[in-house]
Amino acid sequence: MSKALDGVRILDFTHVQSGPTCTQLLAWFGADVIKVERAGAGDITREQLRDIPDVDSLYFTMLNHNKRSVTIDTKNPEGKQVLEALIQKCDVLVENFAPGALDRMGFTWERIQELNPRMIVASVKGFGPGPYEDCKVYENVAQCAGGAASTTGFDDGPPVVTGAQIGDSGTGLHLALGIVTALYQRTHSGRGQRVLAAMQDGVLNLCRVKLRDQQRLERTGVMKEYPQYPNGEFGEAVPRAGNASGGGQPGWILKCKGWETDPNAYIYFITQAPVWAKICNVIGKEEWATDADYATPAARLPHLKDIFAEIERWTMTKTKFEAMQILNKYDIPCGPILSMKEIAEEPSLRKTGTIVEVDHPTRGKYLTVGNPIKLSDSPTEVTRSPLLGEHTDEVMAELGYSPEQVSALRTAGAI
Ligand code: CAO
Repeated sequence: MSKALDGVRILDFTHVQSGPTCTQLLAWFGADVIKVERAGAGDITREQLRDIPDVDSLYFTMLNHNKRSVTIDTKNPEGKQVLEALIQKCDVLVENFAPGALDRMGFTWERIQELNPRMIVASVKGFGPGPYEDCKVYENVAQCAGGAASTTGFDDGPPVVTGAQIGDSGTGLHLALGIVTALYQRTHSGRGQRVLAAMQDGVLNLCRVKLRDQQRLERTGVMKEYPQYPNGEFGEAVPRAGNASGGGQPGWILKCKGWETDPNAYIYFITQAPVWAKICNVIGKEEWATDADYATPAARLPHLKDIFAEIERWTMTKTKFEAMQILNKYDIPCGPILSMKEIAEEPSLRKTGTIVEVDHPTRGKYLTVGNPIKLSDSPTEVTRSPLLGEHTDEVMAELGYSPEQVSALRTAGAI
């Protein structure tokens, strides 16, 4: 079966996490992704957080599936010529270097356009234009500058970063959407364009509801679904909301049977309004279904802490999976707190290709997260990440270089 992005060639000049997640997605959708790395070193993640000596780390392998790897020293004049040939052959150049690095290499937007006016140049940067535009940025910096950290955690504690890599992988997703949109526009404009996804912007986009809450707070001085209500204080800025789900359907994380020894024996419980009567029945508080202090969502808001304490008395008598089973029978929205171990072992995720086992020539078998976006006409087959420079000869031949030229370039340190 053909793939959605068959025929699209990506010059993948990305490294670390944000850029590679973007190009990995494009590869999963069928694009030919040619990753350019420095000979001898490669993407720095190849050697970071290694669990097996001298073997590409899981950090690298899990972000670079389905790609080809070529080594080019793009600061060497002959290496530059090879990169130019690639720019002429590819549709999209994706990069996430520190600000200005591509220009310093000699590949300004103007130069790239001269070489290939149809080229789309897609970049991840930490910040968009403004006071921080020249800054280098990693995941947690973006989480802090994008509003996630100030709104995550508990009111009586410091700001907290989240395990979800919303700054890196989140921005990679944003960039991928920008790229396919630019490719679509090119079908009628005939021209390439620049695509920028700033990590601060990507995180803020994912924190949209918190900017909503900032404005609600400024207007009304209170947010009744937050745990600070009714007894705590609200300041000038959106506070950390603990595990509150916000919206019209308050939720919280509750202990389940075994919580004393299992750090993940918890369930997320949502007191969804349409099933309130069922919740009351399940936990044995039938009278709350008709009691004026509890019967409506608005009446419940000042009592949320007591309500969740009562529900927790019930969840603590069940394992998280038993509670799930019972609550789902009544359509009560809830979710078990799953550990990474439980997720890795979950058969249904293996079945859908969301968790995939991949074989690697030097590492052996390992697990990875497959493509979370499923296209019915463009199924994803996850193949292993390339070894450093594994495809240099192949790609050089496609660019028209003879084996003798390739070997001369290698001797000169250009590839
Ligand atoms: N041949 C020759 N030189 C190469 C090369 C190649 N194939 N590939 C990269 N280089 C050079 C670059 O040109 C750059 O050189 P100069 O500094 O002389 O211009 C140099 O390698 C280092 O690039 P860098 O500054 O991007 O790398 P860094 O490790 O110092 O910084 C990072 C890493 C991530 C902080 C920075 O790239 C960045 O801010 N990127 C944008 C934001 C981003 O994506 N962050 C997420 C990273 S994932 O957590």
